[in-house]
Amino acid sequence: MDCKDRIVLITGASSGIGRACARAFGRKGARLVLAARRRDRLGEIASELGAQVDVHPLVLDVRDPVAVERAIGGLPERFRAIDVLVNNAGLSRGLEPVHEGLLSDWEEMIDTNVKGLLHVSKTVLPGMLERGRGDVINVGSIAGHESYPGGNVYCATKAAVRALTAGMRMDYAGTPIRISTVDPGMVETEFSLVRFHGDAERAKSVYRGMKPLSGEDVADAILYVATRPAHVNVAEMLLLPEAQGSATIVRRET
Ligand code: NDP
Ligand code: 8X3
Repeated sequence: MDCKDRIVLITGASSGIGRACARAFGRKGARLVLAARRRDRLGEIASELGAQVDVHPLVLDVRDPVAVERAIGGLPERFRAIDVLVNNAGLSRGLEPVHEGLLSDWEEMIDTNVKGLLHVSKTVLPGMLERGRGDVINVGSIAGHESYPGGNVYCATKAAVRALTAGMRMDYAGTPIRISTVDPGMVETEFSLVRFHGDAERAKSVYRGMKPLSGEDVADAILYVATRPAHVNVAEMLLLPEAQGSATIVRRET
């Protein structure tokens, strides 16, 4: 299935995996709705993609259901018929055991990774069903397959993404809507910087002595999922760097 002129909504498009998805789908001729909270970043990406890619930047906080409905409902006509939704916006905060965890961190992760994905999906799916086509590709994580020390709430949100993906696939089986999840291991983006509240040194140390995935590696997998023939649904893809054997086993050069 070709991407030319398909309308692709990418949440969390201002950085990392989402930004790489914008480049990957843009190169294939898709029309892009790029959503995130940072307006300046979205502007930069639109300029980088250039005039040959049709881009609509959408300043949006996926945690706010009213804003999500208003923003997506108010898209200009030529961007309204969304063919592919990449539910990518997400984050982790902290790596503490539960008794030391911050309520504000937990709420931010649950509200973004789980409820945000639901808000956007609920808004986009009716149009897909009406038009009789659509792909919803959720960005999960290896953290949704196995928990790790300190990952408690983040891992629970990604386990929820995995459960929601499976449930949605059952809800829409027999319709032309395909529901998938792409679940990466370690990807070097702004993810760890956000997790450690801006501590760049600690963030860098996560990838010490190993070659992590890049945002581009994950975008490539997402593009693969979106471009299978209509009868093929890549239900779930676990994508790890070669050095990573599980959520906790990582071989590093010393
Ligand atoms: P980045 O921090 O680089 O990107 C996260 C993106 O999510 C940003 O564009 C950010 O934009 C957006 N975002 C965060 N909160 C909101 C919100 N409330 N509303 C709208 N957008 C929001 O990290 P990654 O690219 O690595 O993360 C993308 C996804 O990949 C996440 O779901 C993450 O859990 C998942 N993942 C990451 C892995 C990794 O190792 N990096 C591995 C497995 C999964 P802005 O701040 O402008 O709103
Ligand atoms: C992000 C990868 O291993 O830090 O989902 O949870 S991990």
